[in-house]
Amino acid sequence: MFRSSLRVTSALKNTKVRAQILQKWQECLAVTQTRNVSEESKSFGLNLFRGQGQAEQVFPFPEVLNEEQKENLQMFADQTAKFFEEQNDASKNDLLEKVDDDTMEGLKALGAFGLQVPTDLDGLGLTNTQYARLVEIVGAHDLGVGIVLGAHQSIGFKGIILFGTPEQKSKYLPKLAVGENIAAFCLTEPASGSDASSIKTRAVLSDDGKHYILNGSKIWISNGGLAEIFTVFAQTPVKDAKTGETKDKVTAFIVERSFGGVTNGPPEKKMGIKCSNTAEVYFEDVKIPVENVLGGEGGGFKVAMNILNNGRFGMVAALSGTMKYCIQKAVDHAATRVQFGSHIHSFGAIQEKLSQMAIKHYVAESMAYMISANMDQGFKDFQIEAAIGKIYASEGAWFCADEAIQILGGMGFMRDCGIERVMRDLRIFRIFEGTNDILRLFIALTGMQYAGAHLKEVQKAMKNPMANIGTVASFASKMAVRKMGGSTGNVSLHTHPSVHSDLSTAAKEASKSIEDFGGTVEQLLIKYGKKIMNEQMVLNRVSEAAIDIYGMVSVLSRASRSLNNQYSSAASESAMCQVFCSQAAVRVDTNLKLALSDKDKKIFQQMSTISEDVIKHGGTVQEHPLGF
Ligand code: MYA
Repeated sequence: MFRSSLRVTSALKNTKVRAQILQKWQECLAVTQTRNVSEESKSFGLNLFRGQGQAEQVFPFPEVLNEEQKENLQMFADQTAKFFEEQNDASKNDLLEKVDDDTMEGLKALGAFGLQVPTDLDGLGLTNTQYARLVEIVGAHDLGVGIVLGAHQSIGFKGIILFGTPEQKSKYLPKLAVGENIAAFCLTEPASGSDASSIKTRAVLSDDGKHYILNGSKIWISNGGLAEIFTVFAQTPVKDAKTGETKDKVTAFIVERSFGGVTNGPPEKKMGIKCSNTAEVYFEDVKIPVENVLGGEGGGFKVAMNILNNGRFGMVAALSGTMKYCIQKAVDHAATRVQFGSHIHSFGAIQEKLSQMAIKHYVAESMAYMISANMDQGFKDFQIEAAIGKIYASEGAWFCADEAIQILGGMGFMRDCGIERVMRDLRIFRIFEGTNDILRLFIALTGMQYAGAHLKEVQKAMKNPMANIGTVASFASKMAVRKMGGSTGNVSLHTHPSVHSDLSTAAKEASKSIEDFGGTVEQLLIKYGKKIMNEQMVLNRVSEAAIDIYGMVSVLSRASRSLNNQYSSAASESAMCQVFCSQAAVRVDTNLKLALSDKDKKIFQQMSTISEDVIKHGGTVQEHPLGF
């Protein structure tokens, strides 16, 4: 290893090679500098992009509730489950396309509209972990109701909790907490979906400087027809303090329907989550007092992103509840249905399905409570993990619903079975709160920015390698070992004191995946420079690998805790962890190879061409096999 390190160090002294590498790095750093992440972070997700297994957020599995909090939570959870089992009727809500009035009143009485509002402002004051447990129960029973509650508090008034002044909080939160006022989050517009910063809705300061005048319209607003309080994002002209130039920047506002000029369209007809209200919302010369700016003039884009980052864990928890429901339905059937003289659960084909459903649920549940705990612990960087969780849980829940229907066969296809509604409800979760496609790019690009910042240090050192021989040699040796397909041994989760020895093979697989991942990211940055931003098919493979690796560490951590504490389910958890890690390691390896290889680059290019052809022809290109 030492010899190869010397070889590369001397290669780096070669000015031509150095100049080429420097130029590539300069390009990639120019890109990565446009995104904002903290310099040194404790986030596992971010550090993964540097090939590091940062353990602080993930090992041991975080436990954040004290005994009193656990007791309170158990009580709320029992009440919530009882309410959903005895009073809420998900099928009725679905048919009515509205949450039944009694259910709405019951939810208000439960305190479900103010779960995280501080108790002195009439809410339940729950932590993120406590909130996760309750929305998990909601997600297991009625995703439509979940959206009414989530659009209200997970995004509708979350901005007031995160960024509100004390006056804004005391003015708005008490009525929102008890459900007297309903809230909605207004970002999306007809021409602005994933490209959130391109919104057209505008707010201009009045001549007397006391109000903003808001004009524009928003679409697909959950609770749009019910809400009294809206968090609205609009362009406002903002003067740059340094240059004196005035430019449009997004600003967030708290808007009351009672200000006048706020109207909404009829409820949208949707595929699923039908009982939640979705409507267009129009703003016509709405006078917003200046004190209703949220998070500062021009700071609205960050407000929007932070609200979404902070809300996503709730979706992960809710969907983990949905997965549990689907598994339950499949198990009830597989345990009793007899075909070919045997219970169908004894057939390998069904066992494979049930085990994959159980594993995906175990991963999603572990992610949900890892992220909520990290948030409760006060860690600031969890945006990559929250995006990973949202993708994993929404796709995992879809898988579980689909496989549950498959196991139930014809019965699963019938409305009375209940999964048909769940499947319709689930479809939107891969689309809203950031489509899974945009979140995959977000994960890869945010991580690469962080990795790029690290490369910048090496870049600096390489300008004068003799004076920085330590940094350059260690980097060079790492690169040389990776080039030869070896492991630098920098990541060794299997030796971490929290990882149980039964899981050491799984931990080794995770460690290797982390190292390979870091090496691939480095090579991609060097290979593509700033052009990596446009390589979406490559970025998707990187993201896919990151999702699998975060899944691996989440279950390694949780299963280790169960083994260390000798929980009764420890053996099952250990098996789920081992199977997941072994399957995930293979996928990671494949995805990383796909991201780097020139052969696959050619396939990506061919896929682009095929897509362009289809677009050019306005549909499929080839002649019909019958020739007419
Ligand atoms: S609500 C609508 C959802 N809409 C979206 O999610 C929009 C998706 N688009 C985006 O997120 C952004 O536009 C993307 C960036 C990511 C594409 N965290 O140049 P940039 C910073 C922190 O990359 P863009 C709904 O669906 C960035 O670092 N910061 O930006 C209803 C940079 O900073 P600086 C971030 O290319 C659902 C700056 O911003 C983030 O324009 C109802 C510009 O960056 C981030 N994430 O776009 C659900 N991203 O300038 C109900 C960017 O300093 C809830 N930045 O370098 C259900 C709850 C579940 C159930 C609960 C039951 C109770």
